[in-house]
Amino acid sequence: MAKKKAEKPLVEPTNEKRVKLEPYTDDALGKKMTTNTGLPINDDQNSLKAGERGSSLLEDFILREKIMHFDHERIPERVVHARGSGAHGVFKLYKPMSEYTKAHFLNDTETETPVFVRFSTVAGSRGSTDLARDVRGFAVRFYTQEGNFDLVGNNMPVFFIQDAIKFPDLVHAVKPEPDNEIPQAASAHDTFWDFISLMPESAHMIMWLMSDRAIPRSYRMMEGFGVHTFRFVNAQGVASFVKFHWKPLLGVHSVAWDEAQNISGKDPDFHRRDLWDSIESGAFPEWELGVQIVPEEDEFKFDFDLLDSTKIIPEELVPVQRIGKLTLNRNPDNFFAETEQIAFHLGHIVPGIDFTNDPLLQGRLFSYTDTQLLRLGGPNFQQLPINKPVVPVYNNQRDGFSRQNIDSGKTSYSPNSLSANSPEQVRAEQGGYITYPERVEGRKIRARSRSFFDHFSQARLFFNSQSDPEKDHIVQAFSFELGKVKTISVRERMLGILSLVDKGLAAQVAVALGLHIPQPIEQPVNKSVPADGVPEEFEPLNVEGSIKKSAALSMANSPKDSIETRKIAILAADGVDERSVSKIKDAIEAEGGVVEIVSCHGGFITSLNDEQIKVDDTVLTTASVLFDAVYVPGGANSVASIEADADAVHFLNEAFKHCKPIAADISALQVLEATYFAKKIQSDEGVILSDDPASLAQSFIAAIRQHRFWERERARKIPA
Ligand code: HDD
Repeated sequence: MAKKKAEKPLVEPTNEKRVKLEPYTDDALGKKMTTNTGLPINDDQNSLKAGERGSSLLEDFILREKIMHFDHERIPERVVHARGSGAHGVFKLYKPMSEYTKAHFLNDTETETPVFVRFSTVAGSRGSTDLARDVRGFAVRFYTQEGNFDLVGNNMPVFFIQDAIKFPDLVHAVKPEPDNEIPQAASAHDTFWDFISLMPESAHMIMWLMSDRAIPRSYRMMEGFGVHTFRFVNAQGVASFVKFHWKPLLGVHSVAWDEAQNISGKDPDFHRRDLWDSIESGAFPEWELGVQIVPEEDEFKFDFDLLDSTKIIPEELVPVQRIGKLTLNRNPDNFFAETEQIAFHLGHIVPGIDFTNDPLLQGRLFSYTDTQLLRLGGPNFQQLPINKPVVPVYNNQRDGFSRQNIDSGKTSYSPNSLSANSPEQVRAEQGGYITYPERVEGRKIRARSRSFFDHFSQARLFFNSQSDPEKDHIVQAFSFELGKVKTISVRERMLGILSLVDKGLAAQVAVALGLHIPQPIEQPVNKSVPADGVPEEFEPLNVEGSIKKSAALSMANSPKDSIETRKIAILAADGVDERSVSKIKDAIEAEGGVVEIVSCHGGFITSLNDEQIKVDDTVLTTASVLFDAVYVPGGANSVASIEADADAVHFLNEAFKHCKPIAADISALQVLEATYFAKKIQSDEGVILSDDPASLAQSFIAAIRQHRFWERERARKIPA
């Protein structure tokens, strides 16, 4: 890694949360073993027995304590987002946002706000693969001077449903089927598509889920979104609507679907490892916080409802202002204590930020506390070190399982006179939280607003905004997923929904499935808001949105200006020309890329000049799917060995199949000629051959910046 390895002091004095975690963090290195009561243990490996071969004694408190604790090590995994990875970091504001919000951390450009971020997949269990086709959770906790603020978002800006009451149905449908618990971490099964095909409001989200956004290259290369419209409130009490975005500085990039499936076998911890390794090496992941702000008076200016979480505000209508930077700079010390026990909640809010009436948001406000009670075993989970705010906590709540605080004093009620009425309530001018006094009136109704009826225009906007390769991938993803569905009527109903989004898309998927688009298209009905108090049924509308294309929706438009942290394999064997190895290695590392020597055997290889080069991995222990690009250096013996090694040739074939840049010295041409893409060597933009290492390095780096050469897929006949 080009960047200097990060020093890892026990605590960063500038990160207040890290300082506060320090008293809870301990290391047993060099320490004596004790029981939990502090009794020094003399023998931890033999239980106490009656006689040499005798039965174990009930008296053995050391045995009982050790086994009892082990028996209770597991807590329920999260009902969704069970699989995740977290990291500590900081948030630094670029400019005060006082015009819109009084939130302290969004006004103070001097201090860095400590953060903890947890990324996750949604459907799989705790031990499932990172590379499932799935939404990714992107949950950020800011430890601010006004308490914790949690932005619990995803890597997709919309959601499947408009009302939280449907969430258990959605999750039951996508989770493994209840009779046989198959499939794990996959949406390609009957119950999911049965539900989706009956839920037209999911059309927009489904387009995102079938796009390559659902198979990111790295957590570090994903966007994040708060999804709902929230509210900013400034010191004068003036409110505006706000949508939150995270923009990764490395750009937004994905892998190929075939590659994702391969990675799931070769390294199911791929994203977790990538996040960990990049932080350990000092290549800290960074995102900019973006906001789209809509003045209150513009609430009804759009052809969609700001309270509808199946809609984005296209960036063409309201630009994203970048207001600060998030940097993840430290891995947790203990996965369970930090990443597993962090308890996010949308209701962890600070003055200057408030909710809206989005019915999905409102339901979430109930769900998150409720789930932590079960998961973390009672109401004192806020006192776990990772959950404690950096500011002190005082109130009249007391007791409960595993209470940590020792609250001294006689009173635990308000009002009181015995403790001078402490703790005191805080007036708004002094930072006490007040809810935005939004005017609300109406009848009680169990129905939806008519402004939530259009389910297809933004699904179409998303599809139309994709590049051709991205569109192809969406077609292939639908064909794969629906191809796994056994019930023909579900496949057909889904084709009907797709045809309401885009007829061409539906037709291509229909061909892959060997089905016709059903006529007439069945439209599931729902209840609308009544004019006169009597709910009536409605069919979703199919209207054209005001915006037809939005550049921000396509990953093809993401910045491609860096190779930082990309992994490049150098395929080499004994007799390699070490000058070309070091030229390419140095050039790549100078740009922040990571180079590994992959060979036919482990240990060291001996170069042309008898230099010993350390082998990082072999073609047996690694695979091209774990790299972003491959280089084959010269050196007659090395070239001959690589050409003769079927796994090494497969490595290249697979890299080509997944549209990755490949470079080779001209003297290694025979290796490329042994691949199935031999005929494409001259014509493919992403295959670089040269006898001049300097120019080869430059062209190779330019190709790696492009990430992938998707156009290769069109003419593909690849057995890899
Ligand atoms: Fe949720 C976890 C994101 C809708 C109920 N959700 C959870 C996590 C993320 C999200 C990132 C993992 C947090 C972590 O890392 O610990 N959820 C979302 C987004 C949604 C959304 C962006 C839509 C905009 N969620 C949603 C609804 C409900 C829930 C509508 C319930 C009505 N979500 C939960 C939960 C979880 C959760 C059951 C499981 C574990 C947890 O909360 O702490 O309460």
